[in-house]
Amino acid sequence: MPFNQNNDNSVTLTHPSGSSAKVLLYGATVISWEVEGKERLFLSSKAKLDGTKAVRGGIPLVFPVFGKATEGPAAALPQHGFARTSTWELLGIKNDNDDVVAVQFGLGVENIDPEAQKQWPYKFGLIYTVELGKDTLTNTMEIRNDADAEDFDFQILFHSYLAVGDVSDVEVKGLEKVDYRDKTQGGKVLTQAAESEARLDITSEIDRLYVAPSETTTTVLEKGKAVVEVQRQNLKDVVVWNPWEKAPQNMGDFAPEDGWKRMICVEAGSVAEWHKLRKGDSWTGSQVLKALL
Ligand code: TA6
Repeated sequence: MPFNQNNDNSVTLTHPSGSSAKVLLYGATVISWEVEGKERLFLSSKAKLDGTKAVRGGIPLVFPVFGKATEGPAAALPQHGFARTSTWELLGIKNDNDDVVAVQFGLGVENIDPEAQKQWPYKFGLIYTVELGKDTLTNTMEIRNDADAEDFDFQILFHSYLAVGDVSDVEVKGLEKVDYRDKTQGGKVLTQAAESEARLDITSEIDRLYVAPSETTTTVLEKGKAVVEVQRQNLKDVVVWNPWEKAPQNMGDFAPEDGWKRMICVEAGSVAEWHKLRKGDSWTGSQVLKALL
């Protein structure tokens, strides 16, 4: 059965090859993606899955703001916006064949809480497609602005928690020589070294926004072998985050104690600047996660 609506407000997609994905209607959050029987996403064992808090793990959706805005219409919104903490509508199956199984979810003004509507009073519409292939998971977001509305500015990001065996064995490729804002140094702008100079290893807390890498594929390697690729389509930037050993102290829903060793967030988005969506227009961007091992 390629698609199953579960009784816990989630849907499960199953590909003929055996790969699967599970999506909560809360936040339209992918909380599991299995390929060849192996889970490819990290999900905290204390993640709230009951709609009381954004899910700690999987692929939370960040819209209309990344991080916490200090000015402008999004300043009243919580960190990372309301998409990940709203209950989405299941729109139904989009594709169902031997190659892919795809399901769509929708979120509009009518779906978000009245407080968020007041804080961010725009007539937006989101159509989110989760497409499962044999060894790929494609996340596509279409953002619409009503024709009789006002222009609005947005940021968008797929906050993917990728599972790894041990983050100390991880190297990230595809960001060489790219400028990044280092959140651990107050947003200081630095430049990633060239591959010939230094690898992007994870040896302490990392929280970097790489601005518009020309390479559209970011590759995660473990012990020198590529294990997963994050491919961007119409998404300009990449965020790399690992909270390191203080994760459980800093986040009450982060567990187990050493869970930070088994995850790396490689987040595809357009977040380094604001993107204007004029009334009557729409915008579409996608990421393709490809499991390599
Ligand atoms: O994407 C990285 C980041 O912005 C980090 O700075 C950290 O705040 C992380 O997101 C998690 O944010 P959350 O609001 O889910 O705790």
